Amino acid sequence: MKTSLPFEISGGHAVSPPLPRLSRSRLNALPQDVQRPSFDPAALRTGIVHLGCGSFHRAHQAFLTQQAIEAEQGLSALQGKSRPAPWGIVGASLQTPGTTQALAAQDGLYSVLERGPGQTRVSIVGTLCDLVFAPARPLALRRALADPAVRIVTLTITTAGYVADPATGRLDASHPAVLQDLQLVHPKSAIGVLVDGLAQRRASGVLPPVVLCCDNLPSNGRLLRQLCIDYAALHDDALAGWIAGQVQFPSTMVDRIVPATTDEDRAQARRALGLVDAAPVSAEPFSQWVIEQFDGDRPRWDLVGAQYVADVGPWEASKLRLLNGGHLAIACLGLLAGCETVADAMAVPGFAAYALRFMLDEQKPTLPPSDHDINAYARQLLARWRSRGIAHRLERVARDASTKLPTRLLASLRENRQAARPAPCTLLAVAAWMRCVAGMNEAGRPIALSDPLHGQLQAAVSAAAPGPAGLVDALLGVTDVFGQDLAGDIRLRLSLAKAVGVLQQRGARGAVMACVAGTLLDGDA
Ligand code: CS2
Repeated sequence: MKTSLPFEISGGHAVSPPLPRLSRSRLNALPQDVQRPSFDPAALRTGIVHLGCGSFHRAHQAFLTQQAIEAEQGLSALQGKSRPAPWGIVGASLQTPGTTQALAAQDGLYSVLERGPGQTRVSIVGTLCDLVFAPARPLALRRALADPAVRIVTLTITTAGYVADPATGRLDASHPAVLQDLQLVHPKSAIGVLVDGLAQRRASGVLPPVVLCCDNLPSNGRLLRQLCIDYAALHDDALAGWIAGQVQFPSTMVDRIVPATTDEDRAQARRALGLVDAAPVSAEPFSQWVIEQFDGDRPRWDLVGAQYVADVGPWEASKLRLLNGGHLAIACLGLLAGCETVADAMAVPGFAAYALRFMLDEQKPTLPPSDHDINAYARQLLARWRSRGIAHRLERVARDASTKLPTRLLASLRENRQAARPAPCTLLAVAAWMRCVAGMNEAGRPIALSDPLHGQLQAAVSAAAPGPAGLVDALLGVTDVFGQDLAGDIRLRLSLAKAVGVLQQRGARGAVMACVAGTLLDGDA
């Protein structure tokens, strides 16, 4: 029989035995500088269901919920009570099993690596009290949504998860995900799952949960409400009426830059914890959550920075148009220039000046009136984008770009065109997206962006006539992205063809410089 040695010798090197996995039983043995929940995660009762348990949720709502529970517990302790507030989260994934499986194998625990200038704060989050991969355990998710203890449902399902017609904001009833759901006992789409959960509440006479949309979409609560009503109306008008009358869908603005987890994140978590964490997340230190006022119980998010406001509109608009719009513009231009991350792109000469012009000259004039200091916000964004602490990959920002373009770039482009305000930076960003869809960066390396419209976009590119005008004609004709109005705008077509031409001749760096110098389109944009 082989005797096990503490270290095995392999190829002349000592190989450490595998480290144990992060788990509840090992929480107390973590190094002192690792923050851990001040409550016992095993004692947490469920109060929230989250749909879309990706890295953003884990670094934002789940983390803030932990801080809110701790803050509330601190207050309760002063009053002689000590049970943690009942805000454990059932985290559900609807499409891929990897994250929920990895988290389930470590009792739902994971680390958040907050990478500030020069130092990283490592915190273990313990608010995920159950993990469900919905296609494998549809009944577990149904039960959780039916549970009267669940008073809040949050969602981060990405823009592509909202099966909305971009022109109307109504449910796209011909969307394959909707058509498929209608054939199934247990719906698979997020809207289907949510409406099914609400139907159970109605049937059992239990108060519905408050539904908080946490995706980057304009009026996200109102949009989600409409989609749920439309979906319910496909088979049950009374349910649709009940949702309209009884369920609150506050809009929210969520903000924190959270890149996809990398091997380096896993290695850093391993070094910090002395344990294996297969599902850490890294994030910038900045975090913001603005929530429309609503009635009902919720964690004390207000004690840890969340703001409740009567109208999220101005917050949402500046975030979507400056941060997300700026991100998308930088991502498309940076990908063409061969950059990997947002910070890499921001280091290219001209890109920061371009981003500032894009935000202040072209996006700011389209924002609703508010007392927000947009100039300060734009400068703060430049600093956040420049941060080398996090590796925010451009490919990730430009993923699903066809679903992001309408709200982040085209809405303001329309408004600027109507107001006869030139928008060369926005035009250049759209042109850069077109060049990315054509599939090659300036060094001749492929750019492969995943996108729900991939097939349609590639068919358009293949059928395009040669040259910039051909590419523009082909892609502008994708009305799911551009609508009939922009698709038929001849002047826009000419300006975009010029911008694509400049990108081809001078590269993204040269085009950005020309844009900043005001010579990109010879003043006719
Ligand atoms: C980014 C966002 O990938 C993207 O589309 O623009 O994920 C962005 O990082 C977050 O909205 C920041 O809050």
